[in-house]
Amino acid sequence: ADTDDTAAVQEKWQAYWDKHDTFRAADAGGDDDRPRRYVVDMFPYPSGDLHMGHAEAFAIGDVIARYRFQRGDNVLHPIGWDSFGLPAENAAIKRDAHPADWTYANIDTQAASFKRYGISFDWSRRLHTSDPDYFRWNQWLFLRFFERGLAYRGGGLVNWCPTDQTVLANEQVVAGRCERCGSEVVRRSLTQWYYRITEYADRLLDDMAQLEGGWPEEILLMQRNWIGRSQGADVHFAVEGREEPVTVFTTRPDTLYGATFFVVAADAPLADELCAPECRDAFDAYRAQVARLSDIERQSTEREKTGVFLGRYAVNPVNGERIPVWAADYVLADYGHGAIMAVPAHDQRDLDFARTFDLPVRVVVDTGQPDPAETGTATSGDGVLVNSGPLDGLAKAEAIERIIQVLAERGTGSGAVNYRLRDWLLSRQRFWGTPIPIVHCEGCGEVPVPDDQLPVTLPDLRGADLAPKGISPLAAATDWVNTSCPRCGGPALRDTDTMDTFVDSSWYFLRYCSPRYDDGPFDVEAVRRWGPVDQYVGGKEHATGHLLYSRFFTKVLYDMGLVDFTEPFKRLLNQGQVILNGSAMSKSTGNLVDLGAEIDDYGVDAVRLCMLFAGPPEDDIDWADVSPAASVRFLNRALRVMTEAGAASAPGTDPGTGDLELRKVTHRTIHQITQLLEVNRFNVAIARIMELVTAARRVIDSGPGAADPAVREAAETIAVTLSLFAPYVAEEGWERLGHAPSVAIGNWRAADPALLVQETVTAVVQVAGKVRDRLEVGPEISAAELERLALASAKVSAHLGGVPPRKVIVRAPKLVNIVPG
Ligand code: ANZ
Ligand code: ZN
Repeated sequence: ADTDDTAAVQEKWQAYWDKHDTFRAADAGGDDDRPRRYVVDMFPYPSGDLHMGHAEAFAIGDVIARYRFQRGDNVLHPIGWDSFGLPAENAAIKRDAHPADWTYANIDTQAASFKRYGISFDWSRRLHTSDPDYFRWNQWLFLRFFERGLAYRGGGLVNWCPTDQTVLANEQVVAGRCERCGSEVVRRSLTQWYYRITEYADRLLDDMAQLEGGWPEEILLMQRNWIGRSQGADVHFAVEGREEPVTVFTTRPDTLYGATFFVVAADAPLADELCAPECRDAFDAYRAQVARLSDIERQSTEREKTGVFLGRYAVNPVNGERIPVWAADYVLADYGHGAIMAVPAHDQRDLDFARTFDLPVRVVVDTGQPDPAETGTATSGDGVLVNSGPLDGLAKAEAIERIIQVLAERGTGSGAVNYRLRDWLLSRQRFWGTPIPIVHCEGCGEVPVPDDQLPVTLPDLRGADLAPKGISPLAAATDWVNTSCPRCGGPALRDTDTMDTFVDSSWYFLRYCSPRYDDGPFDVEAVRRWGPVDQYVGGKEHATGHLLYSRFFTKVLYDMGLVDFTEPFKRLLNQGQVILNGSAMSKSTGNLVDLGAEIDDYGVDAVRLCMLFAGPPEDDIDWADVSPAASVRFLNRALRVMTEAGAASAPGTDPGTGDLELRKVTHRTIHQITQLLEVNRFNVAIARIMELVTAARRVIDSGPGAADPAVREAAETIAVTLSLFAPYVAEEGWERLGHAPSVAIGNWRAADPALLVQETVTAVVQVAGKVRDRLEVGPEISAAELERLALASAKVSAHLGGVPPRKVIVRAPKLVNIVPG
């Protein structure tokens, strides 16, 4: 590759796009009736320069945006930085720098890299979530949530990262470990701020119907499981010696007659309360042992079940049977009611426990399976109720309905729904985030900071020790902490926690619509015009975090009347990862490709082309398997075709007299690429451009030569289609073709139907072995469609005599063999 030339071409067009604001969205309605398209890439963390993963994700988003620009749509394709948060803070501590200095320096580096990478951003809308004029609105939204009872401070067991010295939301704990640093997460009892996302659990589930088809099924399934809606019943068990009954949640109330013991989570206060004096020592020892275990260990099905008897009995509300109450760690304190009725015959965990402690097993649903007490395998399938009094003889579903009725009549239970989803823990004991706009006053309690005093900015703390200590570093800034109560004027303290950065990213796509607006988080009218996002692009690691939080925020904003849609992202594309030699890239193992170096060696266009040509955008790309050098050769071939066509003919040449075969290839290419782009098959689209380049080269090198008008038509089509994938070469080629820049906007062409050669195949239709008809069909026709066409043929029905055929054998696309009835 001629790298000097490549670099010069890049700089030339970068400067051109900058100077002309080529990709700026046109705002304000007026008489602009072009379709609006809103394309968003998940914004980056500024932790260093852009890497190969960014290069892929943003190349994908850019194809989608550039395609819409080419179609003449009014496109909004913004960029910003998710610039608060732990990665920046940890890196700053390690380098002894202030998070702000480090963060903004990285943002500048990344911005320069994005420009070099040629992404079609509207730079005028750039935002940084760590800017006070952004996070001010995090605070404003927090206060609106607070007023609606959707933000609250509450106590309870929380996830605590001992390394980062901060709490974590459930969504940030992956397989029992801190998502950021990998440390094993422990549980602590703390008072923290929460967003009440559980109140929206049903809507988060139900509204997924709007996303079917637009979002990957995998993500919808992950969210469904994360929300984890279970339908069942609450059953109240009296416990001897306790006034109030203890409620359990069960998905199988039909098995109530099979409950042979009762289990309370060992770490729940209830276990402590129920423990009889003679069991105290054993229980305390057990509880201490449980506290040392991680959640992963507790829930492992391999582990031998452990527990202690609490010396008490619960009473089964339907048959008055006394069953022993145990404490065990396989029951979780924060799911359901933290207590269960154990039905060992039909629940494997209960059966394992019963076999360890020699507790009775009673079958109450006859599934035809062998006795669980003997096999050690619980039976959970459908069957007929037995040993269950009035339920005997009923099927599972009927029994569930019947028993819920009985419980309700007696006031000992009711139908119930339970969710796995927990409220979103949003406070963090760290510095680099949005301060929580609450003041604590001894007299007035939690007092919101008035709107006109927002933003509550961060104290400078330059030179202060920001290392995590378990309480927020803000607590050390006494001048900042000590304030007066907005309500009574007395002395008060600021809340010293900051918000989870996932708050920032839950609504940034709305802020882009009016990024400098300062009468609210966004201009409602601007969001009405642009929203919701037509296409969102980003990684699937955000499935149950950011993508769920954003949906929650949107619904709350809808309820506040600030947006007129209930789902933020109509379509979602999850790009694959860029890996190397079969495994994830990693700095620590040296398995790494440096984006900047690749661009230096091969140029931006070749790197982008490799990203997009390697496979469908959802698949991983192994950088060891792609060839940027081959991309360079192809781009040079394409540029030569455009250069030679440009030298041989002028823009506006009528292609009508040109080489017919080449014209057909050109128009088929336009037609197919248009279809391929609608379904994000970028790799196949690139293959079609490559074929077009080869076809044009053939005509240049044979008789008609470069002056053939069909060559110009092909070369212009190459420039326009290539502009989505390799924007620099495309601009350069377009200019050499004699056109005024830029190629990027509104140059998409429609294929001429007359030139779309209808490729067809002749299908032979036989009735009783004799050919009765011939049908011209597309080569990709399905067997079902071909059968339908054959049976609809008048010539065929004439030989069937109104009797349905006995058999139809279809070999698509060529043969249908009908055996008459
Ligand atoms: C009796 C029973 C019989 C159950 C049976 C299952 C099968 P999902 O689907 O996940 O919601 N359970 C309830 N609370 C629990 C807790 N805090 N910790 C551990 N397990 C708990 O599961 C609901 C079932 O999980 C409930 O239904 C309960 O066991 C158990 F043949 O009740 B079942
Ligand atoms: Zn007060």
